[in-house]
Amino acid sequence: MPSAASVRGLMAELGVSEAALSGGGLAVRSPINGALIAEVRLHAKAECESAIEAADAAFRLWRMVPAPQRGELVRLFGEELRISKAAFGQLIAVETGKILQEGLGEVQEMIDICGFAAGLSRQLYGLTLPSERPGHRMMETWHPLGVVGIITAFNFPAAVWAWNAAIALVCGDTLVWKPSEKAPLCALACQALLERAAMQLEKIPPGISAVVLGGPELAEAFAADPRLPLVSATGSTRMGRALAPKIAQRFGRAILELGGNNGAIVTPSADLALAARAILFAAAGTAGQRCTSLRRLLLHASVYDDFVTRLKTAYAQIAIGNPLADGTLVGPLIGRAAFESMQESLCEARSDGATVTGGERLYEDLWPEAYYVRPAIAELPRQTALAARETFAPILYVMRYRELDTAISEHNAVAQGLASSIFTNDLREAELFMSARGSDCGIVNVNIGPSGAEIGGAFGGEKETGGGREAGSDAWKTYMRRATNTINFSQELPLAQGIRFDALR
Ligand code: UN1
Repeated sequence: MPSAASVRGLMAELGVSEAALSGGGLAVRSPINGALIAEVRLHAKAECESAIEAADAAFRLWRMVPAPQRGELVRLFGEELRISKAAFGQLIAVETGKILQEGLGEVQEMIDICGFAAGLSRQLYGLTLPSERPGHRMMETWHPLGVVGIITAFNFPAAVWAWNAAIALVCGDTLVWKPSEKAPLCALACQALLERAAMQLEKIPPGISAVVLGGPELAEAFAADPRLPLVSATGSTRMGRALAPKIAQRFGRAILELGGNNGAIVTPSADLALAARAILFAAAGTAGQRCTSLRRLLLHASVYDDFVTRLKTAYAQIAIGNPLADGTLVGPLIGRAAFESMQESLCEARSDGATVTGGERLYEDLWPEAYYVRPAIAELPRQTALAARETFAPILYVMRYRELDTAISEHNAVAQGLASSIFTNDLREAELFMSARGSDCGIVNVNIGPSGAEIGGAFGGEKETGGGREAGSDAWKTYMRRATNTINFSQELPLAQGIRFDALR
């Protein structure tokens, strides 16, 4: 069971001193047993200000370091993560309550993005384009952008930062990071490991990366600060709605990764055994606290009864409990507020006519300050307003459909657009779901659940999810500025569009 002493041990292994863990104004509790595991120092707005200033000064130097050398720093950071994977995976589990397997998976996701970014550091390519003018050439050059402000949520307390940090650093940007107040320890550990990597190289400017701990006032400071040309924010749609106009007001760029309300469709041709396994992980895994968690399941009427029975049997077998123990599949919710909002949604589901299985609190006697729940299945007669809202908890709304077209419309009839899946062995159905009139999400999967994306693809979603893309593919382009260069290597001066302007001929 987590305690302040065990956390001190883990943090020491990750390079964070004991002094950083006590006497501060922010109490950190483990959702596993509610134990007070650290008291870290909050940063005042003025300190945030100096961190941004230092990151801005570091940027002036960092942007001149050749990209492959910047990639070397990120490669070494990945090595540090490999060395510390066990301790860091454990820290993630202790601080967020996710199971150890998933904590280790999160560290692996960080190692993977470091590998991707190190390779990318030699591939920040621009196009060469044909000019319409004789003796001219056009090309695109990608330049570092500046300081990137990163805001992250509790549920992926390290990997989401790493997606941004690894890419931003090879792109020549520097970083300031405001992690969730619920997961400051993971942020301190990331910073310490990055510093360990930096120490192995010469001339890494101090201040290329900083962590500032605090509440929404720091996020707002990021949004308003013109020294941050890009703010990458992960969190609720409400948070995004508050920050986005402030960033837009000063013409800053934003990568927004906000709410999801992810759906899956199971068609009559689906492999039901495979679908049940996938859906179990997607809906109940991480205690339903991924932005990619499955929340809405549309089942064809012909497979409804069979599938719901399979799902209930599978749910009954989920081991819920201490996420550090072998065999546990579902740990606690992050805290009381999450538990209360889950109960409110289940109440509303019942008044919408749902049959609810599960959802009750567990181990209250053992750990009164921890919130374990049995993942819930709510069979809804139709998709109500409740199902169109994201509740960050393990509730799966199950609904019946008859026509695939209607199912796709229902699937898209929510404000969020992050991740989606179809389970089918019918090529036409799969292609339709991935087509222009199919799923309107940023992630569209066939025969796998909506969660658990690899870093190689661009990650993000449409509509109220915010439209941002992070991690792989060409997401790096948002972290750089593009210059279009036209070079005249002739002795003439032809104008584009054939314009004549010959006064000095
Ligand atoms: C999140 O929940 O904010 O695709 C990120 C996934 C993970 C990332 C989730 N790779 O589920």
